[in-house]
Amino acid sequence: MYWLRTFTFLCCCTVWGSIWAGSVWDKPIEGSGQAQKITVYRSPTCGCCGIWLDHLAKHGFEVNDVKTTELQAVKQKYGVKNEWASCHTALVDGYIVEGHVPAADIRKMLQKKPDIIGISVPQMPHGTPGMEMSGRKEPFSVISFDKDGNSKSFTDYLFY
Ligand SMILES: [Cu+2]
Repeated sequence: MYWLRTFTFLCCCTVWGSIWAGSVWDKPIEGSGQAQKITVYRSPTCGCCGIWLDHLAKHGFEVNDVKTTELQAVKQKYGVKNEWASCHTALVDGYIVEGHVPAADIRKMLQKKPDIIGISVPQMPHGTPGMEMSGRKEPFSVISFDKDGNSKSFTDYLFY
């Protein structure tokens, strides 16, 4: 009955494999080994923000998690326009990170040090790190913005 055990074993692996598919955002990225402090402002009730913080921690970020009900004031202070806004605002090495930005893009910005004030994934597209609950994957863009109020595409995620 060896074949039966083998068959059962393979079936179990397939089932568990599909249940525990993990997240596309868990894959290793460049720079994950380097510790990097980041301060995140979010509302105390924001669950998707918390999952995004876990995503950052998996990629070497030391998160200073600041829970506040004055998020709008934080965005105003750092010049995050409404059209760029999302559910949380983070500060890392002098840059702003707004919304569900993949850790890889934060690493890319820190490495290249472009002349911008920050990057953002406006609103909360399904499928971004921290927003995978629905199983849907919407195409989205990480945008960069500068001190003059201009924004442009930083990374486009059409298929992921
Ligand atoms: Cu969110």
